[in-house]
Amino acid sequence: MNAFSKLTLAIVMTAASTVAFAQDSHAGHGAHGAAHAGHEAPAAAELTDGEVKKIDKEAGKITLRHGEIRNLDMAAMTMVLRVKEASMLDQVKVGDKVKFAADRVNGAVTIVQMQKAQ
Ligand SMILES: [Cu+2]
Repeated sequence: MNAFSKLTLAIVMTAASTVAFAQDSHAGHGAHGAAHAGHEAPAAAELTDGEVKKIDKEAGKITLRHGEIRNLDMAAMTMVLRVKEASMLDQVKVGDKVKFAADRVNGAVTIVQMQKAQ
């Protein structure tokens, strides 16, 4: 394979993944709009309740028992989530009740905002 076709292949693959991502997020927004017609708050600002089960600071991950995450169309469950910044894990400990906002970042469900529940 020469340099030109390698470059072409790289561009095609990048374009394909961009399109796939765009379609995926569009579908998600469409479903959200249908499920919450008339809901004015942006989905990302909607906080979900969670309870901290495990913290893995080195990996930047947290295990939460969470309520329904409406903007991701996800039912309540216990799962491992990434955090946008590892420093977010300093604010909480196992057993804490939290409120958080999650979104899909590069295909992984990621906590973009988290605070201790009052
Ligand atoms: Cu989940």
